[in-house]
This record gives sequence, C-alpha cells and structure tokens, in this order.
Amino acid sequence: MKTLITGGTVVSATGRGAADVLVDGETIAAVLQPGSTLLGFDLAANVDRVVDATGKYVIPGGIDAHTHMELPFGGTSASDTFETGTRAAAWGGTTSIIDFAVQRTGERVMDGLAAWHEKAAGRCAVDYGFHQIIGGVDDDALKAMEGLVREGVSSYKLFMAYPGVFYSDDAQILRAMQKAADLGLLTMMHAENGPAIDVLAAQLVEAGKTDPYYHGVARAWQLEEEATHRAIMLADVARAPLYVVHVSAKQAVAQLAAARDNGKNVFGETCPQYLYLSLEEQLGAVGFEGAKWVCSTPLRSRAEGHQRHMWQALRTNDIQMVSTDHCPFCMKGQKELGIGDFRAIPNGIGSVEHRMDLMYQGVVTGQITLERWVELTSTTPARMFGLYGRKGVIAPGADADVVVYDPAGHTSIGLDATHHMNMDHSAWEGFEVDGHVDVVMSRGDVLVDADGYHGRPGHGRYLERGLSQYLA
Ligand code: DUC
Ligand code: ZN
Ligand code: ZN
Repeated sequence: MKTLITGGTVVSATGRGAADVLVDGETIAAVLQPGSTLLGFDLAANVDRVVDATGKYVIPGGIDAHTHMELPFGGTSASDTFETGTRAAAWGGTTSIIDFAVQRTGERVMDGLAAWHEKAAGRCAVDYGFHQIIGGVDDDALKAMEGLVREGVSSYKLFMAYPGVFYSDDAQILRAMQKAADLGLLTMMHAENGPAIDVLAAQLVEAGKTDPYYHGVARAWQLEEEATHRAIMLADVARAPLYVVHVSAKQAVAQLAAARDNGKNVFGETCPQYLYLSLEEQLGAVGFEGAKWVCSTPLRSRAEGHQRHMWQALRTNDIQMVSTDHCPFCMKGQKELGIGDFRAIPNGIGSVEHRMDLMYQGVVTGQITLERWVELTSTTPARMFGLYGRKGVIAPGADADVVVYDPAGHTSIGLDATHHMNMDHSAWEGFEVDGHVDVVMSRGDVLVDADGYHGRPGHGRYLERGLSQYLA
C-alpha cells in the first residue's frame, strides 16, 4: 500500500516547509518537493491513496510518554482500558503511548511487567511501550532492574509520594539510582514529599476540611519543590540522569533550571492540566465537583502564577516535554469514593485525547512556535525514551505515524458527547480550541479521517525501546 500526502506543510522540531510525504507500507519512503515526479511518473497517479493536506500541517504522530491505563489506585482502577485509551489517543493524534507497568512491595518486577503485557497485548489501537514502576525497592527489585533494558524498558519510575503504596525512601531511591546509572536506565521521579503531605492531609480532615480543594492545600508547592531538590541531589550523588514527571509548581521548575544551569543531567515534564487549570477555579469548584480535577501533583494557584510560569518554562526549555499523566476515573463509583474525605478520591485526570489540541493552543496564542509544539509532543519524547528515528520525526525510514492537522479547523474538546475516553465527565468540559486533527496514520494505516474511525484493537504493537538519548 502506497500513500502520498500532498500539498501540506511538513513540520519538524527544527523547521517547516512545503513537501509531499510518500508512505510505502508501514514506513515513510520519501519526503519530496511538492508535486515531484519519480522517474518521470506522476506520483499521485501511481499510489494507492492520496491524502490532500493542502493548507494543513503534516506532523509526526504524538507520543504521550506518561499514561496509566487500567492502573489500580485507591481501591479502584483507572477507567480506560488499553483498548479504550489508545482509541481515544488515536482520535487525538497520539500514535504512541508509554504506559507504566507496576511492581509493588513484595511483588516481583518481572511479574508486574508481564501483567502489563497481558493487559495491553492485542488490544491497543496505537503502538505502546512501558516504563516500569518500582514500588518496592529491595535486593530482588534491584537485581530485576538488570533485565529491563533487554525487555525494551529503558526507564523506570520511583515515587517520593504515596507512603505505603508506591513510596520509596531516600535510601531506596539512592540505591535504585546507582543501579540505574550502571545499567543506562533513565530514572523518572514523582517528586512530592509524601510523608509530609500525609500529615497535612490528616490535619485538614480532622479540622473538617474534607472538600477536594484541600487536596491541593495538603500537597503544598513547598513539598514539590523540596522533593524535586532532593531527587536532583540524590541523582547527582548517584551520577544518574533524572526525569521529573508532572512538574506543576514554578518553584520545582526553578530547581530543575538551576540544576541544568549547573550542568546536571536533569529533565522535566509537565502536563496540559498544569498549563490551563488551577486550584482556585477547578479544584475549588462548588460542592464535590472539584473531584474531577484531583490529581497529583495537584493543580496550582493561578494567583501565584504557576500556569504562566510553566508556559515560559516550555519556551525556555527549562521544561522539555509535555505528557498527560492520563489516569481517568469516573465520578460515579470512583471519584465519589472520596465524598467526605478528599484523601479517598482516586488521583487522576483523563487527557490522552486532547494533548495535541491543547498544546496547539500555545501556537495559536503565540506562546510556543509550531516547531516547539512538535518538539514537546513528539520529537523530544522519542529522544528521551529511546524511540527516535522510528518515531518523532517525518523522514525516510521512520514509521509512517503521521498526523494531518488543520489550523483552520475547530475542536470542541471535552463535551461528554465528543470525547472517546471511558469517562462519565471531562476535565476539559467546555474547552473550545482552534485547530483540528484531520487524519491520523499509524504505521501507514489510516486510523482517523473525515469518515471517522478506522482503527482496531491489536493494530498497536509493543515498542521495544532503546536507551534514552539524554543519558550523560
Ligand atoms: N498521579 C495521579 O494523578 N494519578 C496516578 C498517579 C499519580 O502520581
Ligand atoms: Zn506521579
Ligand atoms: Zn503518573
């Protein structure tokens, strides 16, 4: 099957230009001058399918490097399965996800990884890889880390939050980082001081402050800043590169920026919710509504300027990537577990479908360039997590994961009737954005076009990832 995508503007992390893209089977065969012929043949007349991208951007498919399909959390599980979550991703122009396999104290790391393969195999609409959560660092877990790279899992995640669930103390963190440095594994960190948060949360509940808003109060920015600093220093001692997930506080950004200025090999990711939503407006919504936006790290105060600062950090490369931390829960039967005690609200927001559109708004408003949009959502994720070349770029030999994006289009995101995530609400209800995902191609197959959805469970393949390009 040969496809020619004609008339569009091909955008990469470093530039843009009018070009036609020839797809042969699963890969990109050529990026050509518009209207090129091949040995005198009119190309468009000699392919099986022509996609007209006139007036549109042609970009590499989005890579969401932080999702939690079916994650068990707080006595329930994230409501998107690999089937529903990757279908929603495809609708939104994301053609690869990297999800988190989970190991907890007392479990074997490789059993956790096997369980995630079991959940995902044969069900995904787009390609998928795994990071490994290590929730119980002990001698066995450290030994098991040696097998991860061989399994195509070149990054793992630790938690400084959630004592008794995923939490690692400083000694465990240091040992894991030392091991990771030896192995070439990239350490990902949930950087919040969990024990201190638990004290504040208990005090708030005792004082009758049980609404979702107090989730944000308990998870004070100081406790994100402190943990971010501690993670940076532990990584420095271990000589391990560090990637801090879902950065939400401007003070945590400052810690990362200062460390990078000092030559430390540290990176940060933020998520759309920390760019658009706030403690006051969403978490502080009347009644129990705010539960829709309970996630960790929490939404931060707009009055304190975190959101504005985060956009700036994306411009200046103090933050290098945008993922979603997609972890959806329904209000009914899930979020409502925390009525009367915000600590029991399962943490998470669903956004896998909306990341490309939400980040494109940064282009519309002039906060980031078109090239930076592609870099933040596709190219850097590919480089960071060992996929570059295959993913993250439109170039000969790369997988034909291509999105045709219409800047003149419009998208109503978040209205219940229009999203495809398995949720009974949307964290993005009422968001109207410029731009539209017109065509989504994954390894040469059209998953989405004007006629609707053509994807299927099982199209998506497991991505054996190589090492991060950002190891020192
Ligand atoms: N944060 C969330 O919001 N959900 C899942 C886990 C996490 O760290
Ligand atoms: Zn986390
Ligand atoms: Zn997460």
